[in-house]
Amino acid sequence: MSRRSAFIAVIGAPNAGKSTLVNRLVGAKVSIVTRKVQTTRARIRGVAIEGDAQLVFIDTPGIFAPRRRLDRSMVAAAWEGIEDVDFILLVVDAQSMLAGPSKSTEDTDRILDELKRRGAKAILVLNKIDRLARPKLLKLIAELSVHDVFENTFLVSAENGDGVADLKGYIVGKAPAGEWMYPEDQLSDISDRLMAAEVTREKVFTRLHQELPYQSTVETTAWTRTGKGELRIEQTIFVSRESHRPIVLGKGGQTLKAIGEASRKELSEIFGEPVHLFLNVTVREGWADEAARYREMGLDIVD
Ligand SMILES: Nc1nc2c(ncn2[C@@H]2O[C@H](COP(=O)(O)OP(=O)(O)OP(=O)(O)O)[C@@H](O)[C@H]2O)c(=O)[nH]1
Ligand SMILES: [Mg+2]
Repeated sequence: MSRRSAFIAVIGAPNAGKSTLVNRLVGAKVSIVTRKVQTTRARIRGVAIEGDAQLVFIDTPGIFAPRRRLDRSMVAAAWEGIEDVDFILLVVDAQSMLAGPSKSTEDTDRILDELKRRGAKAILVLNKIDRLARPKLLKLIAELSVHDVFENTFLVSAENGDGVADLKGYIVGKAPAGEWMYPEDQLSDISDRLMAAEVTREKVFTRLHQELPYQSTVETTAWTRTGKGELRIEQTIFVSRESHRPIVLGKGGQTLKAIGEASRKELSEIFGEPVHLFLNVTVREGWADEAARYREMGLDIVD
């Protein structure tokens, strides 16, 4: 039987809904999602099979004007994500594009400029259409189609799934002949240890605010099975300042407890067995300059 396979990079400004879309296309949670920008830090592959075609979606960090080393490494990882792919999906938050000039519109403009500079073609994915009326969307499509970058446009809601089947069908129809890259039952390329760290980081992003999510990272430090066959997972939350530790802990340890409980619950579901989760908070001023921290995240460190 002849098979087909395609690599599809999913890029866009922070918070456009890239990870939500990849999860929707794969039909499982492979990448964490939060309301905050810069949630995804490294490339994550999610795999879907449709008939004879295997589609490998590459979720990427949002592209923005980076300041810190971590930001620069994330943005570099996103651009590397479009190398050697068959398709590029540029995900745009339609609602924020129509709300007038913002960081998000600036980032999207910058991405369009870079795609043009590279002579790359992309599929425009206008996301979050559940929040907008159609006439407004048509105006936005007209505005964006002046850029000679898009080979096609799809209107979707990654959140409720509207339009996603059409987008997937289009990619399946155009997927080139090729061997499958992953076993049929594999949904993503990230290890269980990294996935577990990501799930906890999602809870950190959800429960902590201002600069704290951006000044922290989570690593899985131990992974063992208890005598009863339950998973015992130990993780460290690195923060960069002593003053952050009490915030992560919360009054009487309540915040850390809530983070741990939410993560433990989800990890038990993901791994299909009871999980005991132990979280430890470590102050490490320079973690964002340590190669080992980037390695754990699956990110190449840049200067
Ligand atoms: N209403 C609505 N919200 C959406 C939709 N897609 C994503 N969101 C929300 O938008 C926010 C950001 O979603 P993510 O999938 O994390 O966005 P991202 O582009 O991966 O963000 P970064 O990883 O930070 O670059 C979350 O609160 C999502 O629930 C959509 O179709 N409709
Ligand atoms: Mg993301």
